[in-house]
Amino acid sequence: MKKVEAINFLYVLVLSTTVFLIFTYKELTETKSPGGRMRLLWNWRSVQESYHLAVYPCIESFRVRAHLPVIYVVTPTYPRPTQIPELVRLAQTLMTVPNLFWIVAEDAPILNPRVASYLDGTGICHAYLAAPMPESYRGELKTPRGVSNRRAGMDWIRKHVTEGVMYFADDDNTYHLDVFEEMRWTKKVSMWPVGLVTHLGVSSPVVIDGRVIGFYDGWIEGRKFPVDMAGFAVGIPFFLSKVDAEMPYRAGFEEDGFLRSLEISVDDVEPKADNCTKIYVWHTRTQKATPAPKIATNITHFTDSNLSALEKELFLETSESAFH
Ligand SMILES: *[C@@H]1O[C@H](CO)[C@@H](O)[C@H](O)[C@H]1NC(C)=O
Ligand SMILES: *[C@@H]1O[C@H](CO)[C@@H](O)[C@H](O)[C@H]1NC(C)=O
Ligand SMILES: CC(=O)N[C@H]1CO[C@H](CO)[C@@H](O)[C@@H]1O
Repeated sequence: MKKVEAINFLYVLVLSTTVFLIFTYKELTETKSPGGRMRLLWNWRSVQESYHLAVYPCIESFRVRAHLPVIYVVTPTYPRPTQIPELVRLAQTLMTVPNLFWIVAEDAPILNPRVASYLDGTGICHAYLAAPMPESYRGELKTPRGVSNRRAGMDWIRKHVTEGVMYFADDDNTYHLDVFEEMRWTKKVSMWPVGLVTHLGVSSPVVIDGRVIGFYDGWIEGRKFPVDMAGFAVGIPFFLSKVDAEMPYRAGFEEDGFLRSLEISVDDVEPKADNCTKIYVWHTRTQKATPAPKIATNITHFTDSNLSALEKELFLETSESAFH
């Protein structure tokens, strides 16, 4: 090829790549739905795969213990350096809980193949969904994080499930195994204390003679149900009967708005954890970590070393974080 031809060819290549990128980016941003559904071009295959791969053997295993209601754990997550470690920690708790289905919903326009492959490797029955927050909420002072994810999880449950219990489990909390057995038999809405919430160190229903009469929480703010996301579970048949139940995009009022939309009264709440005398879940937080720079491979003894393979394990300043 002559030099001029080569340059022309390069121009065409660069131009078509740019056009392709612009179009796919448009696709990606325009297919975001407020409810956060599995509608994106690129994730379709992975969603289907991670869903089918995991669900088939799982449904069989649920039948073995058919007397135990299945717990559907909805976990909102988002791309960040601590994402995989948090999911590892939570997964290794969930692995030991029988009859559990894990719905992991990612606040990103596309699914992360590393997360997908990690989830497949856990052997936990799961669905992995892309559920980006609508762009209009991103600029807000207090963004309603995790809402599009939980909504996507609820949509999935409405489509695929008729029995069992639903629980919202953030990936950074600490869960005692007993919390799952406490919630398993929830009829409408069950509640229990959550440790490390606000300056009071705990958020809990107030229980007298086995009945919930109010709430102890460091941030009441006019909420009818001042509780933490990790402090309640909902019976799925009951949830399905409330066709309009939804979580609002309102930072700080997600729990209250959702519980109100279930049209329950404080009297309906089933206190668990020995009448709310035990703490089985804590609102722990992981310190923020910064994305890693690329590994400098121009240093002689780095070349052909393990480092290039190791880099694939890192959450880099470039690639993944570009979506956030
Ligand atoms: C909760 O309190 C009620 C009323 O005091 C009592 O009957 C019930 O056994 C208690 N439940 C548990 C699990 O401790
Ligand atoms: C390696 O590359 C980086 C940036 O690309 C540069 O700053 C650094 O000086 C280089 N190191 C060596 C040993 O060449
Ligand atoms: C000692 C060792 O594990 N070396 C490996 C480091 O990673 C490179 C690149 O992936 C491999 O080729 C080496 O075998």
